Amino acid sequence: MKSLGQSSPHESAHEHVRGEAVFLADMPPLHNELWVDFVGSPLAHCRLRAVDVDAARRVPGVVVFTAADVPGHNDFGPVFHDEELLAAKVCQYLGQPVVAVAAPSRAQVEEAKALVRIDAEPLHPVLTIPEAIARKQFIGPTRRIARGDVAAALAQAEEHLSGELILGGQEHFYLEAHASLAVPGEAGAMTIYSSTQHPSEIQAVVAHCLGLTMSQVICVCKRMGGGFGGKETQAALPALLAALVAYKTRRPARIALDCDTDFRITGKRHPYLARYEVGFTHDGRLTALKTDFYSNGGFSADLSLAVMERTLLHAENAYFIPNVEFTGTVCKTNLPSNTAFRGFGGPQAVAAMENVIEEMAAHLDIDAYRIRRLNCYGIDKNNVTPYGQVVQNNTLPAVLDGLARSADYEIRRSAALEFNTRSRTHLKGLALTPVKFGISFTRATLNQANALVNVFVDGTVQVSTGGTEMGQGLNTKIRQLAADQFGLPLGSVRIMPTSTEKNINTSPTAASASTDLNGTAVVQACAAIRQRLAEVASRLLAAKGIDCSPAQVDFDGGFLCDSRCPETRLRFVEIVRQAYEERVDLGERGFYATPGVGFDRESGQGTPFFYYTNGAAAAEVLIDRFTGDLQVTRVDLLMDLGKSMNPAIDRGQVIGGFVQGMGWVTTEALSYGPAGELWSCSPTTYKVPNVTDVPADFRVDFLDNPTNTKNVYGSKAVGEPPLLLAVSVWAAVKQALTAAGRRPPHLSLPATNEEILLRLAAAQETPAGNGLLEQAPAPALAELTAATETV
Ligand code: MTE
Ligand code: LUZ
Ligand code: MOS
Repeated sequence: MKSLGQSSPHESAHEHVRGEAVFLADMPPLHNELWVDFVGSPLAHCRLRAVDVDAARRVPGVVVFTAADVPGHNDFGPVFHDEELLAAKVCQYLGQPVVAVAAPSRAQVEEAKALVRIDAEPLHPVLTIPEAIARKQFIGPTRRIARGDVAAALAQAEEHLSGELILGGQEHFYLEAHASLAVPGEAGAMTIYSSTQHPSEIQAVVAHCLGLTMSQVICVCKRMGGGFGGKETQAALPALLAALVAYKTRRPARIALDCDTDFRITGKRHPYLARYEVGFTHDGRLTALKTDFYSNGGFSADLSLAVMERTLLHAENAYFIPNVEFTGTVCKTNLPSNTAFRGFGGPQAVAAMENVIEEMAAHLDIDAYRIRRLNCYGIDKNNVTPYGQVVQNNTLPAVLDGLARSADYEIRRSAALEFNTRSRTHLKGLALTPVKFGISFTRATLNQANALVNVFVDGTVQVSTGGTEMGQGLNTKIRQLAADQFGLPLGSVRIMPTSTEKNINTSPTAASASTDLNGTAVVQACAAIRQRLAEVASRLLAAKGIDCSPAQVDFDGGFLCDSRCPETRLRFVEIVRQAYEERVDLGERGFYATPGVGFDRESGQGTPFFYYTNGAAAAEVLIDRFTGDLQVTRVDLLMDLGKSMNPAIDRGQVIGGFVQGMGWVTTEALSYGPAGELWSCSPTTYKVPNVTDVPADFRVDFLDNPTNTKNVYGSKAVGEPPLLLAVSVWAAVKQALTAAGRRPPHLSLPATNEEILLRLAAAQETPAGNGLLEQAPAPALAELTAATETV
């Protein structure tokens, strides 16, 4: 009765569909609870002259706090302390909290908020990457990873291209906005319930800002209604606002942002600018690549430098390039600080690389996939990355060949080419792109986890880890692991809410590695308890005449037995009771640290990743030449996830991640007004994929890879990698548009309908079909329609 490898439903599936799963805002109100909100900066960049809260304070029942009221430190931040709980002198983005307001009812809070007066002196807001570059406004140093002699290799290259790619950001669009409940306890203690991917960090920042010790603060997270990286660091500010009010009033205090506010004041995926120069042979072999990445970091560092580091570590995607130089610079702007988002800088890197391949293919007039396959990392040679890590157990060639075959790539490519010469109304594109995603936090320290496993005398088990559940299925897999360790049915194992009281100094649930890290720690803990139970069982079996060493004791189906004579078996609960009688410890703490990972950011060399999760996607798109309308008609995915612990959960992650990536590359355009106001702040103005955008023909398959032994159960991390596969959709659009003009279009990402229409118009209007629209104002829609009708 093994549960590992089975498609058991999500551990909270029934609660989710019955509406019984408790999210933070569902927790019943506590006695004397206060509702917390804030008044934010009126400008994207300004100096505070006066903050008048007197009138607001006079509203009955209302409490109001400013920076001066913060008892410990007003400054905080995940890496550098460059953020403030409440802005004291200067505001750095529109809506940045300046005044915290709380009262028993929301109506009172609204009344008080309206009475707060903020007098501010406008300062110049910098919003875009080009402006930040012009003003040399950067966060941290420019980082670099290089190998070989790029300048010489570029100079000697048979073929040479250069260009740039503009990549947009992405809103996380989790269904549960940021929320937190702070409950004061005895002697300064504070319990924070938070919708966070990183309870230990909430604990640390709350302690820091309130002037408490970490031992006085507990952070608890039962689950999130989605995180996607948006709650890796940015749950801190709401938690701090609630904690400040709770500390000052000694009453429970709760905050839950409405979705529009969440959109407006929290960070997103980083917009990027990538400038490249590439050298290659006449037949498409890459010899040199130089890419300079610039990201829009927003007002503070947050995780931007780590995100950029992952960009540099994925800038060659799946290709061996002998001479490379990648640089990364984070721009400081007056926007909310951009942050982790599924893929963490990897998607931008892969899109930039695949854009280069599409440009090369158009230039050489050969199939882009041929270039991809030709340059793919090899098994025994051409298998060292620019940062010096050897690509071991490389399944990329198998994945590419397997998908090209199963997706009928050759036949369908010819058909698409032929279609484009024939159709006067539509364009087709087909792109097959690989992904090689490095698994591990690039900061080695974070690759550790601890777990707590407790076995009760009735034979049931509680498991606690520092990992948080955001829908990805972590708890489902942890439960399967623990159940298998003890040979128990899933129903005997419960996963407890994540709490810093039970698991300490934890890493964020991020980098797709939380099953790897927490799961292995759980297995370690279970193994220790198993050993003790096996000793008890071996003695009990001896009494029944079976001579069996503890090592021979098997845990299966709720029983323990000698693996050589399974007929004589003892119930798990009996052994547990006996162990208790004999005063044997039935609880254990497990610990795991990923072996052998380390990366030196100064030299840009090392082994940052424990292994890679590989995959490939073949996406076919159909574009309406008259409207720019885009349909993703068929997608084939093939991923190497090693041995899957739960194929259904993994499938969900692959499909969900891919579709989320499709949104990033096609429809999700962030749009801002001149004052830095986010115009696309709700689903009416920001278009995420809906069910009709999911490819009608969507084929998802997994590489058969039972030989993987590197990670727990032989599995591989799945959370983020599939998002990057969606770059295939953007590449297919670029290919389709290339067919419309004589040269590839300067297509930005996302390829929205408007963007596609502009590029179609550009292809029509100039012989080069390229570059014109960068200078010219956008033509009126009527002109565009007229232009496209004759394409
Ligand atoms: N899946 C769901 N349903 N909801 C989420 O918020 N976050 C993604 C991914 N899958 C997310 C998700 C991100 S950004 C990461 S890093 C991983 O899940 C984190 O979980 P894991 O380490 O358990 O894979
Ligand atoms: N978070 C982080 C991440 O702090 N470091 C990482 O390397 C990382 N990678 C992916 C997602 N989140
Ligand atoms: Mo995911 S971006 O690592 O939270």
